[in-house]
Amino acid sequence: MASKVPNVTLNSGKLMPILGLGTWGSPKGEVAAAVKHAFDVGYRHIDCAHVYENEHEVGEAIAAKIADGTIKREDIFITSKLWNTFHSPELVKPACETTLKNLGLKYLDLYLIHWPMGYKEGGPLFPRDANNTVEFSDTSFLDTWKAMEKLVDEGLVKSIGISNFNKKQTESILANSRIKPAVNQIECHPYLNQSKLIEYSKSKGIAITAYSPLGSPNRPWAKPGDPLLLEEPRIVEIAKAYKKTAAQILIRYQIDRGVIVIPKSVTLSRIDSNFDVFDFKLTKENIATIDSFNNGHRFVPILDAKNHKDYPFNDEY
Ligand code: NAP
Ligand code: SBI
Repeated sequence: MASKVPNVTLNSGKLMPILGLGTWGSPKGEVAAAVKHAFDVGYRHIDCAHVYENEHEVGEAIAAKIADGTIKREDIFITSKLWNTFHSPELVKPACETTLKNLGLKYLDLYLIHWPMGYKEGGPLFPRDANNTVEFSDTSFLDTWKAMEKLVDEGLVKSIGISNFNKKQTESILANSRIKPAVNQIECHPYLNQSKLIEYSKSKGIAITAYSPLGSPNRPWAKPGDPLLLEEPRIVEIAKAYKKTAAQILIRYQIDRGVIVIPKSVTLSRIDSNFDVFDFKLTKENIATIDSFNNGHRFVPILDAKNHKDYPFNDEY
């Protein structure tokens, strides 16, 4: 079945579906059913990462849906990410091979450096000292990038990219790379609309993927009183006008500005409704109104790493 999801053409020449399914926090016992259902509905892009600790179950779902004829490998787009404890160049290929094995794949469509910051290698995914402080590595992300480029040469990945890199860090990669990043995956929603980083990235041929597009309501550090994007009255009002849900407006907002978007859900009815966004379009005026909600609020500030030399969120963008 041909999917109705439009593609974005990456600077690698590969096509990436503009809507995908996020999988952070998708429990092991639920994620395979969620991914299988997503393929049944028409999703062809799944966003994964080693640190989500569920890639094996995602892989089972991919294998099952290839086996029953719903999808072919070449018709789906699978992203994964190199975790912070594997930035050291000699760890990059083994980390990618672990992800490929867990997902049961011969190649990834896109492999991202998950964060610019390296963490201490060789131990847990979140290494901490006796004071519970995250332990850093002094690796340079430019050296990590060179090892990522080799993965393309060796055929393990079709495209490579970055995630959570700010403008200066992106410039540094561009000035020192043989293969340009195809994508920067960043937090992006009406409260943090990232218009400056998007404009800069597009001018350099780098596509943007929006993570936490619904405001990541189940993030583990959510506190009472934190803003709830899905209940933002000005979004709910636009949703009513279109007879759509707030989530559908938040997803369509990204699509209408040419940004790839990866809402996460393990609820089958939400997987359906989050995909039901191709029968309407927001007007320029709607987009301008939603753009005006920008207040710089980050749902994923990763404050544990704020003292790292490569922490990305101290700059304006
Ligand atoms: P999100 O997609 O903004 O929100 C997901 C949450 O919203 C889930 O708790 C989900 O609940 C709920 N939800 C989904 N659809 C809904 C709907 N229609 N109505 C009401 N609630 C709905 O948050 P996210 O998981 O932070 O971001 C999406 C994906 O981006 C992640 O899963 C991950 O793949 C990626 N990501 C990447 C990074 C990075 O550093 N690169 C960081 C964060 C996220 P149920 O599942 O219970 O339905
Ligand atoms: C995890 F698996 C554990 C913690 C955590 O915090 C920051 C946000 C993040 C991430 O790095 N990428 C995500 O999708 N979520 C995450 C993931």
